[in-house]
Amino acid sequence: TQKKSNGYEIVTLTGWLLRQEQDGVIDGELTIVLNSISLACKQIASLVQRAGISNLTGLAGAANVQGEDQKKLDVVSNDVFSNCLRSSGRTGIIASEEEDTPVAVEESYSGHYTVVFDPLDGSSNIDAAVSTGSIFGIYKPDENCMINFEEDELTAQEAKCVTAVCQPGENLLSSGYCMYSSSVIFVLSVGTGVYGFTLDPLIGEFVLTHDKIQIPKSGKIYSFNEGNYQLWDDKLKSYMDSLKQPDPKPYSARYIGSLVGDFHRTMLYGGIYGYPADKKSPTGKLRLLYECAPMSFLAEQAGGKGSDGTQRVLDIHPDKVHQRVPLYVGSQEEVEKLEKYLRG
Ligand code: P6P
Repeated sequence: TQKKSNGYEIVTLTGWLLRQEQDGVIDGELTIVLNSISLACKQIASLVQRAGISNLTGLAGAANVQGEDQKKLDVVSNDVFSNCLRSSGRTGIIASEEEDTPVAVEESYSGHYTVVFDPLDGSSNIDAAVSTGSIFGIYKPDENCMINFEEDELTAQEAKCVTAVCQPGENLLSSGYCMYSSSVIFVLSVGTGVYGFTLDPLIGEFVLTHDKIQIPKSGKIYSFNEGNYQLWDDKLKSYMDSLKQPDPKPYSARYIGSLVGDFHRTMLYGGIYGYPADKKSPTGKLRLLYECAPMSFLAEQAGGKGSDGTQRVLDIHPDKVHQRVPLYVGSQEEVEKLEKYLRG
């Protein structure tokens, strides 16, 4: 930390991580992984802010495993994230929204953490310069899934990688996101609450600006894509209708269409973000591993809740890497109110 001219301490992300390591909250290896992720986010922030200038808007001309047309920045952001994690030497296995299967990292020589990430979520907003974000989750290495590159056949390696990443969010050591918006804000938890760091372009460092974020216990903002209303089940429609009753006053609707932006606002202002299952997407749209679980970990660390409508998201054990689940996340009272409606 350095003293500001007005006497206030500047706490950088690097300094904060070193303090967590000094206090025994995290070990040196995890510090290095988190630093490599913050470097990837700085690079992606720069790419996103110059997308239109450097001809990085538009489609890459390929589709990902989800069958979604990849944007150029999806592909570049995935490379940036993967390269930063590989060069950390502490990442054993990575799983990305943009990759068909999880991969073992040969450069890993210590730590061997498992990292899951969505390198650029909400990228359909890039061409309109609407906020986007990167999301990550970190698990401790699974001793049974250590890859032996000399002896393990590729199929054995792949099986170990899938097992290593398909863990319930309850096992997360850390999760976080970086939002690329009017500010670039890196938000994370290592299990001792949620902290936000704003990128100061003058020094190229993330500086602590949100010390121990607490989601308000309730909040009159709901964030759903109501264009799907007619596809929802009746109990959900009843819940949605209840938010619009004028007495005492209706909720406000806020929907960016970018999970990181909608979630960050919910963390700070309260309310509820939801992406329900519907007739078109019977298990919802968002992915458990690198969207719903990391965000639910943060929500709980900030005193809120993350549910699939019937159970805690962090209790769900993934069967598949790209498994989708419904997500309702935000203020404790708002999520509990929704769960009550869905129970009928
Ligand atoms: P819809 C973006 O594609 C995303 O994965 C999330 O960032 C966002 O919250 C959601 O999908 C938006 O989906 O169907 O409302 O456009």
